[in-house]
Amino acid sequence: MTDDYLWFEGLPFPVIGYSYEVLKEAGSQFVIKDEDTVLVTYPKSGTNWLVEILCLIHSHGDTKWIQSVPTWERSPWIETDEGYKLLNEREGPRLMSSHLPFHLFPKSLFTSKAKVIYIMRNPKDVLVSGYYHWTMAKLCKQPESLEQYFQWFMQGNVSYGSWFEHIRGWMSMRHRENVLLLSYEELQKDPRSAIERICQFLGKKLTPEELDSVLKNSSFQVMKQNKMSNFEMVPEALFTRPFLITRKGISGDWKNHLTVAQAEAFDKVYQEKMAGFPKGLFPWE
Ligand code: PPS
Repeated sequence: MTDDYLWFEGLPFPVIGYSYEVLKEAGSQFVIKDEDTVLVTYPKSGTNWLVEILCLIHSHGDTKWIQSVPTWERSPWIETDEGYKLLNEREGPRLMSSHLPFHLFPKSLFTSKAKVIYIMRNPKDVLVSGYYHWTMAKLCKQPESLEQYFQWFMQGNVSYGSWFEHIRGWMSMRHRENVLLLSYEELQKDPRSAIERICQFLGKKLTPEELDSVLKNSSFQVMKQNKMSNFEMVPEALFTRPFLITRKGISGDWKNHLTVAQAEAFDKVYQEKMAGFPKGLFPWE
């Protein structure tokens, strides 16, 4: 257990599983290849859900891969010590995840044709989901209450820094041909259409039966039972038990947690920090 962060370029990161050297090298030297698929998210936005969907699309709905290999090995995190090593050893088209903000991302991405999927989520739900996550995680500073975490989140004093900065940075990429912008909310509302959009973006053709299998096996209920995907296998040294990444899996849970005053304070900051984006871009507005 630790009561601190690893600081890199002024941003807080978990102390365990991360190092200054890898964060630095990943940004300046990691080579993203044209054939790679890169999944980018601010933490707690639906990363693991998307990994499950992408793996199932890749295997045409066959569940062998998702049932035999943990999520973090199927789609390693670029910026973690373990993920970075795995990716550097991997040949061929790779699937990889990252929570890195735009300005710390491997520079090679910006000249590559790799397919990038950015998934965003209502920041109030991200906050609540993050509160539960970082309360259980033994990787960095743990919040003592939701009130405390609320303050940290609004100031960007949480792992990977400010949600507002993260989304602002990555939104600048949204018009590129090789970038697909998705939201947790649209995946929830109409997962079949969202999966079809992903297939089209990746140039994958699935039969109706294969698509049904992707849909079924990436559902919250099925993922929650899959020990390769629900974080049941994460060592106890890293998370307080019982911990599952598949906590609640709904949109709007913030309404069960934030007070009216907190929601109003949130909206005020949101309006200041998110001014200038076109109407309709963010489904939670
Ligand atoms: S992490 O730790 O940053 O990688 O977490 P991340 O995977 O980005 O986000 C975790 C939240 O995603 C929810 N989740 C799902 N929702 C719906 N359907 C499926 N299949 C699914 N899988 C994961 C998960 O429950 C977390 O949200 P909360 O609100 O905490 O339940």
